[in-house]
Amino acid sequence: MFSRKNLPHEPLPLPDRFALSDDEMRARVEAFFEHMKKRHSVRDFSPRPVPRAVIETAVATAGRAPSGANHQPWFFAAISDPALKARIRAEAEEEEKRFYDGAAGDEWLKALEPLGTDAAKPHLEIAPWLIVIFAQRWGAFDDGTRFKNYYVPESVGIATGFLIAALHQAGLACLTHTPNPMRFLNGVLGRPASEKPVMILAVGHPADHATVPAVAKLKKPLDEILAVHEGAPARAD
Ligand code: IYR
Repeated sequence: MFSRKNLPHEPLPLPDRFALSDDEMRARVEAFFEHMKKRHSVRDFSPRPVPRAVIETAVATAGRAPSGANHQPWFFAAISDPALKARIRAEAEEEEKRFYDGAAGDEWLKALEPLGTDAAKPHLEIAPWLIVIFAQRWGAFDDGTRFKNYYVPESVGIATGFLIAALHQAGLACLTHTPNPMRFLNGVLGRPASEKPVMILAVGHPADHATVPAVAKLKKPLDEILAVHEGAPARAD
């Protein structure tokens, strides 16, 4: 998509502008907060299929995230093929066994105890979709030469947030999964070595028997995550 020829800076009038009254702003941000409060990471999925178009639009939403120099240093592999999901589960469980058998270290394993996670990852096969998120350290011009990407972890993190919010908007649940190391995903999915697998998102409808760990309901109150340094409001005129 990118070509080596210089792109001049060309300011366009802001498209898609919409201005809300203060009351409308408050109502909409509160409604969005109420909606996002209903998002929970889920470990038990229903095998109910999810249409490919839903996944495609959610990934297109992720692709609208801001990124360093607008290089969009991400790639998503969406997998519903049962054979591929089984391979990913088998390889991920191998890594997880090492992790839970001690590679993680005592402190990390203690921190995970309240979540009730272990090395068994059946959801990697049961969830109808896995989305593997890759971070691209370099991009390529259309002539094949490489360019450096900037703020890659930040950009990919923001895009992943958009993706999770879009899936939640569609009524779907997901679980972030990060087997360590994850290099096997490049081989399984045929991605180049310049791409670093960042996480696997298992996506689907929650199973009827799905639970969340009680500790996941503990969210820091606003006064622990926000400091406001308020000044006199600027005059509009
Ligand atoms: N990757 C492991 C361990 C794990 C790590 C963290 I940090 C979590 O919040 C949850 C799990 C796993 O997926 O089980």
